[in-house]
Amino acid sequence: MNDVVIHERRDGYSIITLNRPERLNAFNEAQHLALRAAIDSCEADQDCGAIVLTGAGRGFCAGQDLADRDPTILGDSPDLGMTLETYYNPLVRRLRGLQMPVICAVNGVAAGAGANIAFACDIVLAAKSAKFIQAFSKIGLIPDAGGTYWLTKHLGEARAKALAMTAHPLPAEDAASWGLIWKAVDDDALMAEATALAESFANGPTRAFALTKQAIHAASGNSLEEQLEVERALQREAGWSDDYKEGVAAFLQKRPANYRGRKSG
Ligand code: LHQ
Repeated sequence: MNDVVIHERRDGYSIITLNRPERLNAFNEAQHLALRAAIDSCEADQDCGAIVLTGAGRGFCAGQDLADRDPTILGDSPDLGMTLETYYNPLVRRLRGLQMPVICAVNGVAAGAGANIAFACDIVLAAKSAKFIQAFSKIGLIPDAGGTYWLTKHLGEARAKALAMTAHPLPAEDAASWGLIWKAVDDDALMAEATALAESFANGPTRAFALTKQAIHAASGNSLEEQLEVERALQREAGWSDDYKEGVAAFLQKRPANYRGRKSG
């Protein structure tokens, strides 16, 4: 049997590929566990300064594998809340909380939780042929894996409700112009753009990226005054880093900075 997740280590970063192309990389338990293990391994690796998450074949991810959800087998009272708490919610929290930047390279259709896992990543690039579908209403569910949060936050209630209730497929270029993702790129340029970004992050100040994520995530729930306090505390920490010293020295000496980032030794 093929690996349901492929973890490829490159110099300074990792590419993690969901690999159940015959099901458009829909999540079953094995794929959840393999993805978790791949992320664990990136986190433990001092030389991994960024992650690219993508899908094999023509899709990125079609959400939950519905073949594992047959109500004639599972009965009338499945606990989907338990499924979320066991698999999807920890994955969303994990992607948001990782120190290193996570780039999602959406190579094709992203549906249901597949779309919302993409939105949990820090920077989303999508092939122009890709589309995002909040497929949940088609099967009598609500958006999950952070879907109601990402849609409302990035798009506002009007577009959030329409996308969620109609399951309208949102083309990548619209997703970019609406501010739901970073950008849509030509299909054959997707992986080159995503890996170039990962490489630049891998050579960047990892701690500053982590603190930036933390500050931006905190902003949604904060007033300006509260956010200024968050920035003060986190900037103080950034100012103690070797990467800050190196960045300023490099600027003053008119040379490229040589950040240590996550590199040990
Ligand atoms: C699939 C799937 C799939 C299995 C395509 N499962 N086989 C969380 C908590 C607990 C439970 C419930 O869920 C959740 C979160 C969720 O994600 S719920 C939402 C689940 N996802 C969906 O409802 C999307 C279902 N898929 C589709 O609507 C279509 O496949 C899309 C629009 C994604 C793509 O359409 P097409 O490009 O026309 O491809 P296709 O439908 O022909 O799919 C290709 C194959 O992949 C096909 O198999 P086959 O053997 O016929 O070639 C599909 O059955 C299979 N597949 N999605 N989620």
